[in-house]
Amino acid sequence: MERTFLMIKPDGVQRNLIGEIIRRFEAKGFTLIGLKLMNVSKELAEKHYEVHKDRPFFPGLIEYITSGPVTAMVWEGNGVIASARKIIGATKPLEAEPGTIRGDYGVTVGRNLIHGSDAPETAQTEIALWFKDEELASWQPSLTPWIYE
Ligand code: RTP
Ligand code: MG
Repeated sequence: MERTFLMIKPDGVQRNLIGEIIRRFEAKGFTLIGLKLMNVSKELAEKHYEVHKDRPFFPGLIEYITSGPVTAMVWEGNGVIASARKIIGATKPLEAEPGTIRGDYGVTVGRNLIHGSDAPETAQTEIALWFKDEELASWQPSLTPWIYE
């Protein structure tokens, strides 16, 4: 079963949107297997966004991600990586469709509420970066037969 790493960014936590955001992935039919509220060190933020290290927005991005607690999560399900990116919406909230998380709650790219892994390789790297194996709960929800044929 596919897994992805999702992180509610500090603005999502401060705006009391943790429940609303988790609700969307639960209601979709994906399975939560890892969850923690945590402060992010500069080192972890820089590793997570390493691919953007030479971009002009990098220092501001690191400041944003380390500015308060985040909600780190691992979700499981068929096609969860691409589907979560659709549920999250476009990077720039003003370009994100209504009905997506960024489209419904965001205005600016520097406060776009949530991160989602963009491919199977990055999902694997990010899950290993943010979670220890023993922090992930492997379980089969009883509703599975009502979600997958
Ligand atoms: P994320 O990695 O956070 O899920 O976002 P994404 O894939 O939709 O977008 P990405 O290109 O990976 O950018 C990472 C994050 O950097 C911030 N950003 N700021 N000021 C800017 O022009 C700018 N561009 C990107 C955003 O927080 C974006 O989510
Ligand atoms: Mg990205």
